[in-house]
Amino acid sequence: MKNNKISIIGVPSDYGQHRRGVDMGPSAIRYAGVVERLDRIGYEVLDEGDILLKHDKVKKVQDEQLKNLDEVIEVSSQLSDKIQDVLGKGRFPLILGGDHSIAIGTLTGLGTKYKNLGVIWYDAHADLNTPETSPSGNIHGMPLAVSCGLGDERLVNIAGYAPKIKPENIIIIGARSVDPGEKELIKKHGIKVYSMHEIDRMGMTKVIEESIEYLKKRNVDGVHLSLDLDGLDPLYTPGVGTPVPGGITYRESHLAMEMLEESGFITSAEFVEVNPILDERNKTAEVAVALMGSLFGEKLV
Ligand code: Z70
Ligand code: MN
Ligand code: MN
Ligand code: MN
Repeated sequence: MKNNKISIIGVPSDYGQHRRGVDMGPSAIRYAGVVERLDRIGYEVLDEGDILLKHDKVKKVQDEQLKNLDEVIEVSSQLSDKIQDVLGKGRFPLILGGDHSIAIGTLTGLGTKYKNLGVIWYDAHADLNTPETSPSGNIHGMPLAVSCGLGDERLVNIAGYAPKIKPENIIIIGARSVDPGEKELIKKHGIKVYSMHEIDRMGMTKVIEESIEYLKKRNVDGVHLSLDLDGLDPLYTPGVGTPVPGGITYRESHLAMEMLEESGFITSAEFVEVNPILDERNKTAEVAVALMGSLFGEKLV
């Protein structure tokens, strides 16, 4: 990674899903020592603090298929503005969630600079639902669809432009819980997916090598890593709202981060779905910080 200046942005939002506690994710990740860790590697780290949420913390569900829509829109708009500010300062945005709905704001901010952004979506889920296909109405299951211009108009058009990304620039890694409507979208748009089957079959080394080649061929002008901690097996990251067994290992994840670092083309990253209330002694936040170490070039010896 060429950019030596990292800006950390906390997004304490839990409006994208039904459990509370994931709003404490940014605090848990800071407590696990993210600033000190990146500092030690040699980065100039600036903690920009948290996005301030003005909404009532009592969730009021109005639309069952788009839960807490107003709150998610407000968080997304604020986060988009903050990211534009960080990009304007020439710094690397490192976003701490919060549930995965915050990626709507992240990709909105990034899309103002990158017109052909690559996206690596490290997740047990595809997050490609629309209000019509969602089994839950939880917006954290929708950010990839929204960013491709699919779904509720108010979400799709945040910051006044759409789409934010192209489906052919997306790579999903770790998928193992994909809903029927999401499978249709994956087929229809030819979205690249390395499910657990491909990870088992090919090994993580080949998965990341191919991913890098794929995005290079797409001539991307930046690559965003969106890492949902539930992509890993719950053995390693139990503190997530939707644990799915049979996931990516700790070692495979470190290898993936190291290879992405070596490629030198990650231009922003976010770590989401850390829920300290569901965690075991901050284990999940600690894994998140350890993975950031590898992503930013920490050496073992
Ligand atoms: C399901 C839905 C989801 C994260 C769970 C689950 C989505 N596909 N995303 N955890 N991060 O409700 O849409
Ligand atoms: Mn997710
Ligand atoms: Mn997930
Ligand atoms: Mn290694």
